[in-house]
Amino acid sequence: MTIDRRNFPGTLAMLAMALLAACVNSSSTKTDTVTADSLAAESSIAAKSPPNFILIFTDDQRWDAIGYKNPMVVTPNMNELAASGIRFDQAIVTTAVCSPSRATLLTGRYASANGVLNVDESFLNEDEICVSERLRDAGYETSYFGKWHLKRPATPEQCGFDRALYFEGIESYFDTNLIQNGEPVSTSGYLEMNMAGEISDYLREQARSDHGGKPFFIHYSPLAPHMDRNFAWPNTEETRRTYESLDPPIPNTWDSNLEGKPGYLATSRSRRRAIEVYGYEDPEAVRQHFRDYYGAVTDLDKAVGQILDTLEQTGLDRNTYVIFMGDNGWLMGEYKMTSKLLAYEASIRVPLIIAGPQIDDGQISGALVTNADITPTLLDLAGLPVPVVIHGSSLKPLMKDGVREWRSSVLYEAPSSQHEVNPIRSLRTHDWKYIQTHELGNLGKVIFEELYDLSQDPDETTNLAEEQALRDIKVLLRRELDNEVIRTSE
Ligand SMILES: [Ca+2]
Repeated sequence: MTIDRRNFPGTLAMLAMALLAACVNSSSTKTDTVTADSLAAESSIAAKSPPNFILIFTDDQRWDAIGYKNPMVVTPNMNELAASGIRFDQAIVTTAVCSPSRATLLTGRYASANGVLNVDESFLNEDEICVSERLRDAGYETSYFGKWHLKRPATPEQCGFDRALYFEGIESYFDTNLIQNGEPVSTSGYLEMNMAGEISDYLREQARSDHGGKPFFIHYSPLAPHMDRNFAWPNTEETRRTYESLDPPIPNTWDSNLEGKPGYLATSRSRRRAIEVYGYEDPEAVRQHFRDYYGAVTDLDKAVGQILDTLEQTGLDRNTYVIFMGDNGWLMGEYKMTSKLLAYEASIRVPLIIAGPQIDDGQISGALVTNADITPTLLDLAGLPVPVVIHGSSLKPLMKDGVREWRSSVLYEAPSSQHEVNPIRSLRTHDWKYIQTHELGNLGKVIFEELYDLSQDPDETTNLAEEQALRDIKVLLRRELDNEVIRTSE
């Protein structure tokens, strides 16, 4: 790639303005301004108060593993949900691995502040408050279904959920062992369809009884499309047949060398597993993984469809928001790598859809949004104040057409070494990504920098960090990253 130096000063000026706007906006979230703004917009988005919520947080679903982005993936129900509300095409998770992403979802706060830095030491700091606790305290009936992946709180019930049907960490797609009321429960058949059945039963019961006027908050955390405990994506027979003749393209970067990337990646776990265990030197192995993975998304889509059908049949859809998001992406052969955590697009970008009362159909937002925004969005839609300790911002102001002031950059962090990935910090704007690789076990000591012009290089192939003409851009991005690290560290 070449740099067009004639356009460079203009590009830099635009970037500086965007970053300045970001600084102004991010500092404003320190106060209750976001809530005040939202109240000002009350006339445009106002459900009957208080609304119900269903939060679906899928596992390892890449941003492009959904039908509206990739027609090869059969997801009629997820597509319909997007068509009936707003989808966010630039949704990023603040840490791309299960437990930290979930802790940030539940608290609205970055891993560095909430204490859940990695999957092995997933202890939420004692003084953190989950959105489920906040909603329950405000009068909501709170239910949890699916994967639980925190060691503290050790159970959904300890995190403010009145009831839970769940499993810890990883399980099987079929004939799954679950926990209910502290007791083991055996199930038969496909996990997600069983969960959809349980949630549908709950919804029908809600429709029959007003539960003392209590609104409900359902958090459904599917295992799909995460690999199962055997590192596979077992599909239902019908779905397997759907994909058996598919010939999916492999990533553009599959055969690229790692020039411009941190040297350790060449022998890292992500690459060793991909090549030695999954056979990614053979493109057919990557294609088969795509078939199985897309199949897992399609099977999940049927479960999501059942929940949405029940919502509609019961009439509860008129006062229920559905929020659908992925917890992190998944490298599927990019640079012959697998897994997540790295700051590249396939790892950090996820689908995000919100549908519900008075959200206009078919909206597509390009705003930079994160999993830290979900807790403040839930609180805001419930008419509750958004505490200043929350790092994310309510998405409510974005749910109506029209220009809104919004952040122009997002901090990504993987602050703790895990899965042989060095600590990482990154700043993502609409057009640029700046990545710092820190010394192993030594967050704070930058040993490698990357800079990508996403507008020209969406596959992140050409590291521009040493490009002299872009030095000022790198400095601006680094300064904004440092500001965001400070803002989100406590
Ligand atoms: Ca995950």
